[in-house]
Amino acid sequence: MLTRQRGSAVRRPSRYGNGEAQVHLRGLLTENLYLNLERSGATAATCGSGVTYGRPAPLESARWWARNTEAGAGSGAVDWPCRSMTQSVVVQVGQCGNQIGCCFWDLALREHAAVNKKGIYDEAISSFFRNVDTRVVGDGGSISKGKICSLKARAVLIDMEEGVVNEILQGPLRDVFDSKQLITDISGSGNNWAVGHKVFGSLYQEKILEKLRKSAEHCDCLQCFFIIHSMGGGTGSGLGTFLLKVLEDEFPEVYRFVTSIYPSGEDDVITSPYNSILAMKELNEHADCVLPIDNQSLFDIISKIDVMVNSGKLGAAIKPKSLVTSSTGVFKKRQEKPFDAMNNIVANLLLNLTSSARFEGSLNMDLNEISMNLVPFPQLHYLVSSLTPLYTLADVNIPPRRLDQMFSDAFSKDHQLIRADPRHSLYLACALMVRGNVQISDLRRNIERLKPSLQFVSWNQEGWKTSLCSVPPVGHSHSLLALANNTCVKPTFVELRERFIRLYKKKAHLHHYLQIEGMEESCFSEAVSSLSALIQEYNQLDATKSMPVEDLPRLNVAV
Ligand SMILES: Nc1nc2c(ncn2[C@@H]2O[C@H](COP(=O)(O)OP(=O)(O)OP(=O)(O)O)[C@@H](O)[C@H]2O)c(=O)[nH]1
Ligand SMILES: [Mg+2]
Repeated sequence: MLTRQRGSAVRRPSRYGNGEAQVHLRGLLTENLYLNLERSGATAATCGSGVTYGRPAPLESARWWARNTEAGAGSGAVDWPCRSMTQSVVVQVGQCGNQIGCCFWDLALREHAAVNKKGIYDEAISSFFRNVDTRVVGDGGSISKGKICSLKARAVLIDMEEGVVNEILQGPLRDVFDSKQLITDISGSGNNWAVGHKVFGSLYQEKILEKLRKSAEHCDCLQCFFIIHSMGGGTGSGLGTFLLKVLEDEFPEVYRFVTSIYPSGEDDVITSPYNSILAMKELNEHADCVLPIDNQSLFDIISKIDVMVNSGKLGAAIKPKSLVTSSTGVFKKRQEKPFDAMNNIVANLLLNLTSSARFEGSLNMDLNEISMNLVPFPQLHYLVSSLTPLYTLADVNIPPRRLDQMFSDAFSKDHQLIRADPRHSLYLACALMVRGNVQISDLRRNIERLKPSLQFVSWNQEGWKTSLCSVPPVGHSHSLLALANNTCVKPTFVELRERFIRLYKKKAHLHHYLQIEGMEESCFSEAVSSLSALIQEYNQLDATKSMPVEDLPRLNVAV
């Protein structure tokens, strides 16, 4: 495996290199492809001439891919312009992390199936999936070219309870993961960061490392780890952030993107402010980029859509498998839970974020460019995300005016995935990641149009980064993910600190933490200081807001 050197496009060997080992089965199976997708679109893969290897397909319907694509009608990879693609590994931790993660895999499979009509294992699909010959005992043989045989997600699933992971393994996504990618325990961390971080961290460190190394060995050029977790639960916050340090030590050149779900004010985990504050310190120190997402915002968005649907505003025009209405279907025979729709939004954020890595486009943004362009100072690596379309789901062929509206929406308060209003705060930088039939001229026009209403730091007035991926989300003509390094993230942190102080002043629930070996009161005071220092950085930036914009000539680099 090779890893991409930070900040450059140069590849260099790493100590995990064993690319050759993976290709020895290349071409072994180029027979028929049959990918079984349930109604929901979730996939289980089989290989051979109608013969199912490994676990039997979940539904008689089977051969979805072959039927719904041209897989049976010959071969030929999707004809992308030549670009060397990299691979990423998703590490989903705790209940929340695993539920969102599975939503992502479900939708990612649908996206690839919609594009990869011939069922060929190409570079696009290899960025997040391995192609495996399940007839090979042990690890299954990786197949790097030819027909898709059996797809395995490049993922590590970790939960200190078994329930959620077991449910996944009984659902339609079961064949996308194998037991070698899972780490579970029975008791859970009891909503206690200290149990997740200190107890399970040391207990499972070796096992976690082993799984991560294995997933890295399966990559030719590993670029990113995507960690998904909640800040409020014990496993997500505790073990999720323990893992970050492990990744930093073991894979220093691989980027760590963390999707962190922040608890709402009415969260049923009473200790969530403790867990979140303790986790924040680790995120501050060991993450490259954090995408904070507030459960309250997700809830508000879903509630608004419900109101719109029920009031008939969107009416029958709403697409059944649209961005937020599609039932995930990744859990076996389950009633839709309140989190499902919310998780779909987060999964869509991840789809858009990774679309450049998964598909080609006229203006591709490498994942390392996000951190390089949007994070000017290492601590200020929290990116506020907004996603559109969220509400105008019925629009398919959006005329130009609507396209412009999509750009405006990305900056509006009710499209943010945390409760924030970026228009009234200060931008350090902003990325616009567009998918679908959108031209560079559309991007330019909209940036020019929006610029006067947005405040950027004086030294980065042109702090825009843009990307165009030609493949839109399934069922949409285009979509936009905006990532803003903006001081509007501060109130989320201030509110969290207030909630923490309310509990901590009374020393409520503290004994549950202090009885864990390695936990002392100083852990709390250091964590809250770390958060206060971060808030202070945003304060200092905000203080420059009213300063006149410097009109400095752009630097010319001498060559
Ligand atoms: N958006 C979203 N939030 C979730 C989901 N599941 C749990 N949460 C939130 O996550 C927090 C609880 O964390 P969990 O992920 O359930 O806990 P865990 O990581 O499994 O940790 P323990 O159960 O304590 O071992 C609360 O704030 C919940 O509201 C989910 O599927 N989606
Ligand atoms: Mg749990």
